[in-house]
Amino acid sequence: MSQTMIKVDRRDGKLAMAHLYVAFIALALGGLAGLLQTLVRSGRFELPLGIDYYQVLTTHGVLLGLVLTTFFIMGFQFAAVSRTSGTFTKKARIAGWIGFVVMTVGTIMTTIMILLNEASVLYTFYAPLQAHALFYLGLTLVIVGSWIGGGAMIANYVRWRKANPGKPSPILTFMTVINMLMWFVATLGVAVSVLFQLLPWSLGWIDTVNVLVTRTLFWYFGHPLVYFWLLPAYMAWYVIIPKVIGGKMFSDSMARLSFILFLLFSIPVGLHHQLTEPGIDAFWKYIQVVLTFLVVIPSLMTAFSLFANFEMFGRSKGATGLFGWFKMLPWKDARFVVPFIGMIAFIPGGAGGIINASFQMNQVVHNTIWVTGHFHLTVATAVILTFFGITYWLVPHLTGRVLTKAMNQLAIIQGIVWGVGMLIMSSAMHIAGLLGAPRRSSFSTYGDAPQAIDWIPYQVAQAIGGSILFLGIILMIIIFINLTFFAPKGEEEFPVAEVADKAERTPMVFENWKIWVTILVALILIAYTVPIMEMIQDGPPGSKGFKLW
Ligand code: HAS
Repeated sequence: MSQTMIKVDRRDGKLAMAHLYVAFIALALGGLAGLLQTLVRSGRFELPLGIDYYQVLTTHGVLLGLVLTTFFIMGFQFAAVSRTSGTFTKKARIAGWIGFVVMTVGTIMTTIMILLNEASVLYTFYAPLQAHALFYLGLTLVIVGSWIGGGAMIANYVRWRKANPGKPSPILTFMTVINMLMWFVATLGVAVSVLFQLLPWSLGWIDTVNVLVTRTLFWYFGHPLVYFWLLPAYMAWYVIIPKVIGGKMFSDSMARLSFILFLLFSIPVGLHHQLTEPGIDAFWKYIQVVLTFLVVIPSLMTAFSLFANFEMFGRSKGATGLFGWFKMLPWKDARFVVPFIGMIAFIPGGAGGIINASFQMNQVVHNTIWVTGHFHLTVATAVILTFFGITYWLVPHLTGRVLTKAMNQLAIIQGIVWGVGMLIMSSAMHIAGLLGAPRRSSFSTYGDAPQAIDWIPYQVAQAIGGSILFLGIILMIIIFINLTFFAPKGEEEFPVAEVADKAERTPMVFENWKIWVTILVALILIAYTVPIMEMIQDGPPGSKGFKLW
């Protein structure tokens, strides 16, 4: 390992690791709930001890979709900011720890309420399903904690900018800032819904809520939420993978531009989750469908950039022909192979997203298990395998250990097991969805439907895929424990690629936040003002207006 290897400060490393511990505990528990769910849906298994299907589904969605992702992302970003723009100040690090504690307390509260069957409202917690007030309070704490942690990251960025006037900030820090800005703006929606509607309603302070407004505020948050998951994976794809394969970044400017586009277009698109919902004028749905197609562009740019990276690297090694570069990629390195499986999955995952977003076509797939298939390819494969790929070097880097040959081998097996399990489970979900199999339903509610005969074999296939995936989770936990506590001591690199020599200079306009935040606010106001006003004005009696009490 090179003498000049830049290490994450040990104290910042501890903060990052604390987040990863919670993330991997959530993976183990949430994964178990996922296994139970696929078994129940197959109709071949009944939950013991009076456990309810929706309780298990909520555990799965909240622990994996909200807890694992948020904790992993915060931990990774703390490490990335510390690595690229310098150690956190004492104050910022303390803020980071406060944020962590607040998030963890919130997570414990939420999880207990779900396990007590007091909050079987799924991860979307749609009204009129109602949860115990502590569930909503717990989720609020998770969000507030992430704001505090995000504030610490932004403070480090501001400090770097002051010390380096006129220079573009380190790209991983820049990307973190974009992800956190998007998160701040997005979480405002869910915070308003929880604090002014769901929580007072659950406490009995108000009798009714405006269901449509709460759902709309959820999706105002819910779509950027999926990009909050995706962008850290893109950080790895743009900046880390090129270094892992031994190459350089194709273009720094293009990576930054794609992140700016995500910031602008991730939020004003939430209505594409509500295309079949009455009470929202088709015109506004159409506007948001158009904006959704704009948010596809930065992903297409990312695909282009990845191919360019791979090809540039392959040709530098003497590859010829259209696909000669493919053979040159490091197929024995888990840090590359595992995220690469994620990239492959993102091609059908993204295509499925485009189908979902295609307005009328959405009617075919909405509320079927097709949608579950879509997000298992995107978040549960593309994103999560990239997070696993990051874990394979980040954890040893932070714990002062190394990824041994044996663990590297096991990690590749883990990635393949995941890929195979997901291929089976998600293909079955897509097909069953097209045959009409509902989403969010247990066998006992759909098993007697005459059409069920068509899709039940696919539900069984899902259980097979789900069981293979659970094996993948066990392997991942073994590797995590090894890298944290048992791997031999040593130094593992935190890979950050340099930019290719021929790339254009990065323009400073990318860091002119006044421009981007103004456009962002304008787009949100255009996309949401009228529909929300209409929902409030035309709200059903009893929930008229967004009144408090
Ligand atoms: Fe989605 C529903 C539309 C992306 C997650 N989505 C969901 C839900 C989740 C989710 C969790 O319009 C369910 C929510 C719920 O509980 O109800 N989604 C899209 C669109 C995109 C998209 C247009 N989704 C994601 C990502 C997610 C995610 C990313 C998580 C991380 N989604 C929808 C819609 C719904 C929806 C509707 C509502 C459905 C309904 O009716 O309820 C786009 O962002 C996708 C763009 C992606 C691409 C792919 C680019 C490919 C790349 C890889 C290149 C590979 C290489 C390697 C280079 C265009 C970058 C290859 C090498 C070789 C050698 C081949």
